[in-house]
Amino acid sequence: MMLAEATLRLEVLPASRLSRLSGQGSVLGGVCFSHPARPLDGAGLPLLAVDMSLPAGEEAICEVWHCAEPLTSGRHGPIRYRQGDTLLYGCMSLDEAVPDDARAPLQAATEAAYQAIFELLEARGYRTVLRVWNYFPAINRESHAMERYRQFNIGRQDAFLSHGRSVVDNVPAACALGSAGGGLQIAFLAARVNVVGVENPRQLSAYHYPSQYGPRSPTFSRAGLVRLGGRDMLFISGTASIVGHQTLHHGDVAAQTRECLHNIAAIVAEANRQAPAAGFRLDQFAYTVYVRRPEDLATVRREMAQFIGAPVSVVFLQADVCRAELLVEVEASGGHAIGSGQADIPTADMPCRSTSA
Ligand code: 3EB
Repeated sequence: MMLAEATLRLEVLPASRLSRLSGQGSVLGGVCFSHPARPLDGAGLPLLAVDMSLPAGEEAICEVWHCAEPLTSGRHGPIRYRQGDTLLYGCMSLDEAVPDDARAPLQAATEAAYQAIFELLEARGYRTVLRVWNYFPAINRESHAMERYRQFNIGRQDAFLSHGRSVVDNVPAACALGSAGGGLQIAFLAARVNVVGVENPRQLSAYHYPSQYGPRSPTFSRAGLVRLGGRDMLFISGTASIVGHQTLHHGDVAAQTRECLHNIAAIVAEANRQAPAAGFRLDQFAYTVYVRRPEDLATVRREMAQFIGAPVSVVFLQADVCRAELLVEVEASGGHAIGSGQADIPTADMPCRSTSA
């Protein structure tokens, strides 16, 4: 029997089981969350250790991407990466050094980080950034007369502009969360195939947000739709209780969670309209949920369960979200394989097998 090959697989596993990964040549890279961040023995893999709290009593957790292509590892400036024929996963941690010009340190670090990403992708022939995960401490704190998330947005947009990239068309899906410590940490997934940006009809595109949210609009799309190995995959950006461009339900975490999920449902409907054969379903996605106040966790869990039922995978984390009044942010992806992959039986029919390191 010939199995449809899963080009991309997300595995969520406790950090304590990470050592098992080193022998698995299929690992592209990933992010591990713990508080404090624990050093990773990733055997040269692009794994990011992010300082972020988990629900009380929960073990440190990793979100690891696997790819069924022969993979090679490399370094470019601050970026550690791993690539196959169609996908490249990279990550980096940057200190917020004081630049020799008037820019705020976070703005300068962000610009440098995205410059490095675009240089690497241009050198390696990867056209599109599919998904970016952004983490940095004190995201809502004001410094240099501006909230740090807004400083980040300036640095990010400047890097897009200086590389001649559009800041509105097919920009990456993304998330931006406050970590509990460390520098600016960014992970990304890039592809040699085209990605279609999906917007949410309920929300103004973030790249068109008015200037009340900062001098530069955030450069991300609501979701990225990509076809890999004959399968449609959807990467949904961090999604919050925003309708139009306004935050709804101040102080009401249950209502904010429901609004997030209505937004995600709208994005999924839009993706199914653009890729009718995909048949994306909310309960078949893998979710990561960022909750600002630990005491809201039970409420967010309950609302998630009521809206979605039992999704295949959910990770809860405690983090600051990029507007001070937002209490929760939900991201999701689907269409790729999700799980430990133990059921993936290698067959001679596989056109390209993962190499064992
Ligand atoms: C929002 O919709 C909520 O700056 O990369 C969500 C996802 C948010 C990504 C980003 C920000 C980002 O504006 C915040």
